[in-house]
Amino acid sequence: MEKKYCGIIFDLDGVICHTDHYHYLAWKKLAEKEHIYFDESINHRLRGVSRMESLEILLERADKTYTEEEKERMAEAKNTIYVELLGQMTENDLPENVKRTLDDLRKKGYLLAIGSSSKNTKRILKYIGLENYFDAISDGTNITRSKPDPEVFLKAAEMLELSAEKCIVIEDARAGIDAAVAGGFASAGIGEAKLHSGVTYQLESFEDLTQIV
Ligand code: B16
Ligand code: MG
Repeated sequence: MEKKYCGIIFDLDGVICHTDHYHYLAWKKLAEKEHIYFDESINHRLRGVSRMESLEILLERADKTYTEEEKERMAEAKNTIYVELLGQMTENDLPENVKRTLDDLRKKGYLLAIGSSSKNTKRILKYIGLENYFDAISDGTNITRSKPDPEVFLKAAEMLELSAEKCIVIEDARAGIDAAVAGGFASAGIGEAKLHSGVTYQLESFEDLTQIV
């Protein structure tokens, strides 16, 4: 049977592993220090969004305005807390069903890429034992515009030498599905991304991916 897609582009945080919880804890700590209200539902809006844009969302609830310099320092402080939390990660933080599915897809000849907004992508992949696993890595270090802009996925497709229509994007964030749609990619949504009206497939669990590609 001819394959519908040749390349699969995975979001990292919230799809391959659950660093989303560490992002939440780090932002929460920063918010508490600054006496800014922050909760899980605000945190959902940060999914897939760059560090500085995430900070702007968090500051919507602040009582004072911050200078650009203060914002830079706050984003850096959040990242320091986040990176410290990441330090606890091991290969056990790569869910077994995710690894099994990735191995299966690779065996079937699909090209696999990462399309993540995170500047910590390579560090995380190393911790979970996927350092040299993917055929391409497009992340926060090679883009100038974050999701919902399609740049990160377009770059991943380019690295795989495939057109957007030959790739499918796997996402947990609404901003990520917006980016996939804007770039002309099919998409599979996990978690809250499943509810996005533009999503091509709704994934109940990661391993169901083998049935849609
Ligand atoms: P960093 P993804 C995104 O990763 C996260 O979902 C988002 O919450 C975070 O702000 C962004 O990466 C930037 O991360 O601060 O590590 O550069 O979902 O696109 O894999
Ligand atoms: Mg994500």
